[in-house]
Amino acid sequence: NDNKSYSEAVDYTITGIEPGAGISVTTEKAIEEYDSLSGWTVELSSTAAMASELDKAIENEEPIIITGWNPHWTFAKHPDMKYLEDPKGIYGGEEEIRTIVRKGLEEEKPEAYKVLEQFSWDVEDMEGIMYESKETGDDIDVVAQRWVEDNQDKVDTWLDGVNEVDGVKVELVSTPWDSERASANVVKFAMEQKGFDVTVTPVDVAVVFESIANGDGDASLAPWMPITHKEFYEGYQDEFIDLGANLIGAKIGLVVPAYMDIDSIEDLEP
Ligand code: PBE
Repeated sequence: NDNKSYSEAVDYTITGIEPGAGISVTTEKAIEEYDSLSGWTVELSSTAAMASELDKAIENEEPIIITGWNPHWTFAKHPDMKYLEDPKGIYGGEEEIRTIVRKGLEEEKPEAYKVLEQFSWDVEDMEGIMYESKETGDDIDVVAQRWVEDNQDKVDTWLDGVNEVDGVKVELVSTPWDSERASANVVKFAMEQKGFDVTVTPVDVAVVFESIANGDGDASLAPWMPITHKEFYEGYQDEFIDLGANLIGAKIGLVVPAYMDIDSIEDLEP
């Protein structure tokens, strides 16, 4: 049948991203849990490699199954993409992106803590920066700086009641994806308006939690929960402070072009 031919055509392979990503770990789990994915593999390489495989497949109307997520510009560039239903709920429902800070930050850098506590924005904000960067070729940090200049109203709500400081150093630990580079840089440029000296350091997901737990980094805006970074998060559960969501309405899962006539992970064949 057709589903078998899709599975054969993609060689029982899901086109994935970096090995250290939460979505890669979650996909290994999906392969274990779904009978329909028995014998499948997830090919782990990089987000850029996945994106170019996707472009190629769409150009030729060939089947492809990727590990996908929102916010991401893929959906703006290729609006005809769909998430496969996940009846076992391995990828969860709605994800949120959280702000975590190191213990002691509130006491040592209360003004920084206050901004981090007040920071939140919307899917459209984040996606807008990612898309503009793709379209113009300008780096995420350049677009983020422009975004801060153009959205002073929103920025003011994060800086509300925050006193000026004189070069207080803040290290934001981020992941390498555009989504998290966008949030970290937006907060960096916002904080600089109050006199902070902010550094953004992109690291692997595991190192995000480790460095906030051991106090090397001050804060991170990068954890995706409750599913994507669960294992990393739980490994350091009591060693950092979770300030809650800075963005709601995120999502991860297996994604295919709409021209593929399947709806569910269970439509695939082992
Ligand atoms: N992502 C984007 C990351 C978090 C942000 C979904 C690719 C991950 O899977 O860890």
